[in-house]
Amino acid sequence: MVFPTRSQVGLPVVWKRWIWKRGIWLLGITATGLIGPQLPAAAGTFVLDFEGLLDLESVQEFYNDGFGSLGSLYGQPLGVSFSDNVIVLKDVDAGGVAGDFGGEPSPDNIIFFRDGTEAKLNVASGFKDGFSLFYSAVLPASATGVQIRGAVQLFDGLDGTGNLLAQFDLPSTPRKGAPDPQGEFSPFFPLGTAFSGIARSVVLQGQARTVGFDNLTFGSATAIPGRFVPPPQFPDGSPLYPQEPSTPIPEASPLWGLVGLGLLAWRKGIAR
Ligand SMILES: [Ca+2]
Ligand SMILES: [Ca+2]
Ligand SMILES: [Ca+2]
Repeated sequence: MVFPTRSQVGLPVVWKRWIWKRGIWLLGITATGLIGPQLPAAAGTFVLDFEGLLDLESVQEFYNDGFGSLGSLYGQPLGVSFSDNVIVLKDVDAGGVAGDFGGEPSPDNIIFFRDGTEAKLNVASGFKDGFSLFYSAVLPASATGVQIRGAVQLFDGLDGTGNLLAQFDLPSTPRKGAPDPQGEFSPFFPLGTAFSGIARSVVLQGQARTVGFDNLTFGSATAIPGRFVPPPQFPDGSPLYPQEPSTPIPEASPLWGLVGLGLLAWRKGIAR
């Protein structure tokens, strides 16, 4: 297109020319604002597997573009922050100092809460559809039957405020099951719930040091095992991301079973 000169057409056409040139540019900005990339109100399904944190490290802002208490960095802003009492345990089979568990869905780290009767997770950008996890909650050796050892609650406000969207109990689980060589809290079992609306916090309830958790799964009522590989960019609502296959764990040997029975008498908590 050839624009007429000012001398040819006078001032009004010059203004039309200015509007034509700049108008296209302004229109571009407006269109980008209307149909360009939008931050998702709720992320797609993702899993926190707690690998990459150090033994006994508090998770804190590790999954919120920040650091764990010992300086570990994840580097992906999944937007989940943890109350300070949520601590990582590394399996003693993998060199941990106190991780008395086995059969975790993503070796070798899990979490528990160190003190108090609940732990809180905030997801400021929200998540939807479902929440699930793997857990282990064994009873003291002298106990029989099944008891409720904790609960999981989902709220639409931060820090366990607002409306309760869904909840489920955590029944006690069998102890010392395959496949790890050793571990009182073994194996781990999946539980979860679907819900409507946008959740912004999760409250894990129970007595401190009595329940272990792993593979917290946001966006799905079915917990996903294995290592979570974060997408190159933060999710825009896509339903699921690829999972690495779980590393096979050797079967427990009879010798380790005898050693485990000997330890049974004096182990009382998931962290010795
Ligand atoms: Ca293990
Ligand atoms: Ca173990
Ligand atoms: Ca794990």
